[in-house]
Amino acid sequence: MENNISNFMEALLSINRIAARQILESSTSIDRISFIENVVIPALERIGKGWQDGVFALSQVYMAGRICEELIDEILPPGDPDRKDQPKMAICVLSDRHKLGKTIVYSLLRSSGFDLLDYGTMEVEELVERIKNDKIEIILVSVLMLHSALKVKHLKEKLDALNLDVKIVVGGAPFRFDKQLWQEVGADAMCSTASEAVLVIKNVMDGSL
Ligand code: B12
Repeated sequence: MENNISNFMEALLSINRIAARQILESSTSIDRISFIENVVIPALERIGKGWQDGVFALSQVYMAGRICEELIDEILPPGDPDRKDQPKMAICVLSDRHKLGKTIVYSLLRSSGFDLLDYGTMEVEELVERIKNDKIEIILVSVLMLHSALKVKHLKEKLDALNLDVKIVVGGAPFRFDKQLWQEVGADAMCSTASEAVLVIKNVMDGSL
């Protein structure tokens, strides 16, 4: 796996789409979601850290993100047509431009048989309106920046003020870095990976959350 991560990282840093795709295609021993979670995400995180440490340029971070976006769009499985009985759900990126995590969670949930709306990138006010109008019962929120994560608190306050009974499920880097943050902002659950979302939704459905 370590070899895969460093080769994939090298392909991204040299903006070599062909090499990145070849590494993905030759990794036949793991499924595509595992490839994303065990190779793509660690590679992007190391590149992000390298940028923070002054080793890589922001343009490299940007191009690495773009290449992964293109690859992920192609490889994620299509929606499962056999939808299950389920609460009304939507997913969004809150006040942030980091869309990859949301795209992965959205596709994974759809391919696991869940139906959900994709709100794209939202600010708190418009998100509350959409939740109210669409009668959403579970809102999945993805953020990658701390200041966006803190806005979940504002979202929770607005939903409470309107007496809307909505479960807030959050995910993304700030919540993985600070394990208490999801509770501090008033979320109902936090997921470290896209796959965990399936379990959380099942818990909401059986009333244990
Ligand atoms: C790629 C990247 C970008 C790309 C984004 C491309 C895109 N379309 O998404 C670009 C170059 C555009 C970018 C821009 C910026 N970035 Co940036 N970026 C990253 C980087 C390197 C990787 C992020 C990523 O895509 N990871 C892969 C995805 C798939 O992982 P993920 O989001 O964590 O998602 C997984 C799980 O967390 C989970 N998950 C995520 N959300 C949810 C939600 C739910 C409900 C569930 C169930 C699960 C779940 O499931 C996913 C799959 O398992 C990170 C570094 C890092 N450590 O994360 C910095 C990082 C997030 N960026 C950062 C910064 C500062 C910026 C900029 C401000 C830089 C600048 N000066 O312009 C801008 C801001 C843009 C904006 N306004 O939003 C900082 C944030 C710091 C902070 N504490 O706030 C980071 C942490 C880098 C750093 N170390 O400083 N970035």
